[in-house]
Amino acid sequence: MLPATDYIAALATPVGTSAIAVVRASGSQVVELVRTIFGSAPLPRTAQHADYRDLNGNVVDDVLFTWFAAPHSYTGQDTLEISSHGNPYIAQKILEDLLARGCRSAEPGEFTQRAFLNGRMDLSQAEAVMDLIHARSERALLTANQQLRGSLGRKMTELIALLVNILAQIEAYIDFPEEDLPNENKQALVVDIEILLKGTNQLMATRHYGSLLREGIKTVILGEPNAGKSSLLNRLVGCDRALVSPEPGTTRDYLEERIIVGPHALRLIDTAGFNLAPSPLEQRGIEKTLEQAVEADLFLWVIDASRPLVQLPSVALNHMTPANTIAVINKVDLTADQFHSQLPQNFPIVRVSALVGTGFVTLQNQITQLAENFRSDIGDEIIAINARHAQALDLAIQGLLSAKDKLQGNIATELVSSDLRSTLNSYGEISGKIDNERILDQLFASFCIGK
Ligand SMILES: Nc1nc2c(ncn2[C@@H]2O[C@H](COP(=O)(O)OP(=O)(O)OP(=O)(O)O)[C@@H](O)[C@H]2O)c(=O)[nH]1
Ligand SMILES: [Mg+2]
Repeated sequence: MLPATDYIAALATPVGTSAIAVVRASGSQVVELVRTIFGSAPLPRTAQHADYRDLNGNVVDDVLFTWFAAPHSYTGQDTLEISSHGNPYIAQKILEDLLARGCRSAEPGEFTQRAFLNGRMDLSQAEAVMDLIHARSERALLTANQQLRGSLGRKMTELIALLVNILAQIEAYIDFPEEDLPNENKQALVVDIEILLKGTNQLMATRHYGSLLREGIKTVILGEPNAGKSSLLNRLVGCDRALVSPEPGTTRDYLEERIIVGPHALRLIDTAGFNLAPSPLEQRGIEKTLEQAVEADLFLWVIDASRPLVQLPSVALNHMTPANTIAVINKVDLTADQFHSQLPQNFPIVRVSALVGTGFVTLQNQITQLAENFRSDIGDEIIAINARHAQALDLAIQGLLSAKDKLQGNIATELVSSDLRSTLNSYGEISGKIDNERILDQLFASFCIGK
């Protein structure tokens, strides 16, 4: 029997009928498992065709199997992958047999957890695996891929190296209490802390883009009743999703559809029009529109080219800027628009006909352009941090600001060092593998204190 806590097994592909299904097992001596099931073990990383026989000797399926020797596997342990025919019943039989042989059902994420614990990836890379699996657009995929290849980890390594250097200089003086840090050294340290603050704030600024990539860009279509908002949504979605009618006030409740525009995923929301004299039911619809508007990332303000421009309520307009709003002048098949010069701001303008379908390539390009500008660049790589990273970076910033204040206010060096150590801990949480004491020990080992 295998040691129960060590060997895990799970279906690696979704349950359902498919061409193949993959069952995976990981444990310290999977090669023994391979030998007992298949009689012999081929070279690692070599796929082999064989009959899978269960413990009773019955053939379950003919399969292709590969084993990966530690540490050159996803988990860092010996790992076995079995590809069977894609019948969920067969995959289940194989899994049950592995369990009967002493494997335990893997918990969600346990293969990746082992990869992290065995040093195959840092925590930000483990999170990138999830992002990669759930990516719904080209940009989300690209960013997850870069994070998996260590983009965020490398940025953190840079910040940590500088912070450790600062800490080393400060702590050298704690060991020699008779001397205080000379003023010019303090000033130099403040400059270094400011560099750290800048780098950390730059990372923080990618939070918004991160949530846009992970959740989709919340794009609210708004405007006066009958302007063609629902027709616009239908055109963008590519089917008759929303009711369209010549009657103003057709859309009462908002509705949401996911679409891909260029490399981005959008959550497109059609709303009730802003009727200046609404019925009680329309009024409730308008309130819902405003609720959506205050949370929007992007606005498509639909304007009827054949009618005088109607201004939007200030609650919505206050959130709209030329960087997040496109004025979509609709119904240009009826008339040339005469009213865009009365727009309250310098919004980019796109002329379309939702009825005929003209202008939509330009509209999609304009949406892509605004979405691209939501990105805050850090060097060549796209970094888009998640909520957990943001929380850690926020604490790191607080520590840095407090250390800077103390340095400038001539407060005891020990306290400055304590702030910076807590920043180091927060930085460490992002990759999840910083052993601060070890880093500091290493650094001090090479640091000439007596200087
Ligand atoms: N000629 C023309 N008519 C259009 C165009 N777009 C929409 N319409 C018509 O305008 C009317 C209103 O369209 P909807 O898409 O329902 O407008 P809406 O803004 O969603 O209206 P509410 O939900 O009532 O606020 C319908 O009769 C559409 O066929 C267009 O580009 N050209
Ligand atoms: Mg509508």
